[in-house]
Amino acid sequence: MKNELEKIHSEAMEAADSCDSIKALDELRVKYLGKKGGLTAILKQMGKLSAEERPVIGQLANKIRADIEEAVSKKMTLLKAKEQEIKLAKETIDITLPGKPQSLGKLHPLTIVSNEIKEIFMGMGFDIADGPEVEYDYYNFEALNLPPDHPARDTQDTFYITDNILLRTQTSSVQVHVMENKKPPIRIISPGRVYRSDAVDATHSPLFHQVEGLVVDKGITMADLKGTLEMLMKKLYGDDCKIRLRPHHFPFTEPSAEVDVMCFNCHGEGCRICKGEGYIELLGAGMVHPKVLEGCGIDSSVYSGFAFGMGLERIVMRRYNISDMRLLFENDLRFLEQF
Ligand code: 2NL
Repeated sequence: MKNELEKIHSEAMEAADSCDSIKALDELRVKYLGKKGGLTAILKQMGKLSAEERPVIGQLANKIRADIEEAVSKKMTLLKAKEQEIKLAKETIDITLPGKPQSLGKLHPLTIVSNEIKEIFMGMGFDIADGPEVEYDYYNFEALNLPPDHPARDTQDTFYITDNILLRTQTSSVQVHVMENKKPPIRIISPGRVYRSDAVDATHSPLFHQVEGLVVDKGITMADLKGTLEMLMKKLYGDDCKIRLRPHHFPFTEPSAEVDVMCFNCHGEGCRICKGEGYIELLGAGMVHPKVLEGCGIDSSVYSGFAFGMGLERIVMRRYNISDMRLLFENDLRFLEQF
């Protein structure tokens, strides 16, 4: 029995030593040390031994078991380390490879300037007002003192959906809603898309953007209008920017004015760009017509207000020196990536 034990011992030690996979090593452990393994089989025959032999063989068997267990465990550690090494080598990342370029989106120039204008007015205590692009005739025209026979109401100029529903031609409609629903003081701007049935050319588009503004309170005058617009233009075009008001006529304001901004090219001297004027027309404005205030339920003997409206495209084109409005709507990346 002693010989058999020693044979198992040397066989198992040798097998463990030459074993080169975790799976094989595990099988080997079962083969020699398991319940149905070689060592157990021998120990089951211990009963046949004499009383003197039993402790000697027992001791030897225990030593052999411990020996094999240790050899298997040492080998297991070794094989696992090797396996890990191979795995790591396989997963190596080549950090010298060039990266995949990520293309970063940009804001459209109309969005950039619109955001800027919103910031400037929020800084002066204005709220941003929003409203529907599909509007009742009443809010777009009638409430603004535009009589039914006014040329702007012609289907040549306005997109009608039904007899009294249309695509708004100005964002004044939003301000009418605000005046109907809120008591003065009112300080709002209403930026957004507007629609007019124009043919596309370098300065016209059937869809364009407007920023309108409205202030209604006690004691509002033309001076407030001029100061507010001067602040806007200085912030937009620089501190040396001057503005000029020329008398004009709008049905919804009285008095009304067209507002010119000092030519960025000649600073008022007169040049080709401003056609010798020294100033460029940028927006329309005036004191809100009493009829408009009254129509919205605001007492015009207590309150007065100013309003203005400007085309965003024109401001953007002036700002970035863009000569053709179509560039703003064609979504050509070669153009848009410049901003
Ligand atoms: C222009 C002129 C203007 C207004 C818009 C307005 C709004 C209300 C009441 C009175 Cl709710 N007026 N808006 C006033 C004057 C001019 O726009 O040339 N726009 C492109």
